[in-house]
Amino acid sequence: TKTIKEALDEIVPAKRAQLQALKAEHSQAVLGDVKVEHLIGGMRGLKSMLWDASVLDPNEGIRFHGLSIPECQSQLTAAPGGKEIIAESMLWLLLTGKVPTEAETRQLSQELAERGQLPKHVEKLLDELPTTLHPMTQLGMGVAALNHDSAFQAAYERGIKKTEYWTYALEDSLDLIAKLPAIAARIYRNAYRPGTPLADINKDLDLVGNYVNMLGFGDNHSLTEYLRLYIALHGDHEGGNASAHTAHLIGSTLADPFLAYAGALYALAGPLHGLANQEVLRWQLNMRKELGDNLTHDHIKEFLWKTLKSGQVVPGYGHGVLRKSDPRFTALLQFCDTRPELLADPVIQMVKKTYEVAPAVLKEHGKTKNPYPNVDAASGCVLYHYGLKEFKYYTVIFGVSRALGALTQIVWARALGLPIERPKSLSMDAIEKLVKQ
Ligand code: AMX
Repeated sequence: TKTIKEALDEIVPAKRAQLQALKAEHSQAVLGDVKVEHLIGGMRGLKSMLWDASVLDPNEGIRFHGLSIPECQSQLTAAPGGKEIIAESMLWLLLTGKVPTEAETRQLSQELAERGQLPKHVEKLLDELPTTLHPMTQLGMGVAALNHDSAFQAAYERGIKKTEYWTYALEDSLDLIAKLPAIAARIYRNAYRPGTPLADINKDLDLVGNYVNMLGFGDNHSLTEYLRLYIALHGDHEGGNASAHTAHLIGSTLADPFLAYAGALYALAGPLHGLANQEVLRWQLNMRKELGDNLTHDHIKEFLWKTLKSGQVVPGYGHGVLRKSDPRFTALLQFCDTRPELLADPVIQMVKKTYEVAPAVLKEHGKTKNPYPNVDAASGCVLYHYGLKEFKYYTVIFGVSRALGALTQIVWARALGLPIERPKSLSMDAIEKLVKQ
């Protein structure tokens, strides 16, 4: 069975050749116009990044190397005794563009488990942070501190050839993905279950299986399966989203993958991005507190209008690119639909009822370009059902996941020799001058 490194060794030359051909034959081809609205509108829709692992279609949602979510669900390996996609099979797909065999997936699981132990200095750092510090702040600090042992940084200092960068970026990326569960679980235990021992990494378990064990929920098979699906689905969402883009930008300076991903995590920590799942739950629980469990559609409508009229966004709805319901949201709801205990949960019922009402209200409100739910409209509420009730922690789980895609990009950006990112900015005076010409 091939290791992930051996699989990539075979693919890198072909991808390099593809890029060379693109450069040689089509460098001057036009992909679109740059308008003033792009400069002042957060570059929405501007085609300006190379990102191979996934592509987001506004109507259809995400595809990972061409595979839709249902296709991934039927083709990617599950854990022994499970049904849901595991992080390792998604990571293999993202990195190589190929669906791994079961043996390849298991081997990657083992490799990650072997790399999973934290260095003592990172454990000590995390243990000394105030437990009141936001879990995302802690996660970024733990990840940044791993760069103490960066293979990429050490190799760069030694002076390696540019063509070899990617192998060290891969080494660091696998280390980081492997160690994220231990960092994330340690943060959880320190803050919410102080004084209780953390489970050891089990070399026969997948990444998320180990993560759930360390969190202290290892006996909950249903939650483990949910988190496997959640973490696989949040792995990548093409390149322009704030966290992925941040990792790519920092990585383009040849800062090591640990630093690049630490930066990405702080982008993820914003309420318009990864923090939205925590916000959704807060919002849904407020709705429940105000209106009780026997909600009608009219009650929810009223609550939606109250939110909108107070100038707030409806969390979990809208998207920078998507223009239909997020297929990740649909996949999570389908997960609930097959489990009666989830369907009976009043908060999950509220999520489903809100979905029946919110798009029409948002359309009538008339501001958002996308009145449909994104993945965050459901994700945190399911965690709440399972007893993972500390919603400040939810974005950390997203952070464990997003590493799959962001680090895949860093490996490939180094393999393809992509340059430092440096878009051109313009002042308002300069724009005026240009448009008046
Ligand atoms: N509720 C109310 N108003 C909304 C809205 C929502 N859910 N979504 C967008 N709008 C408003 C915007 O605030 C903007 O108002 P403005 O003109 O006064 O500034 C207007 O509609 C146009 O925005 P847009 O072009 O449709 O969206 P965008 O690309 O600028 O922003 C997003 C996208 C996700 C930040 C936005 O839809 C939003 O704030 N949603 C709620 C937060 C959320 O769920 N975030 C999670 C996104 C997924 C993720 O990253 N995890």
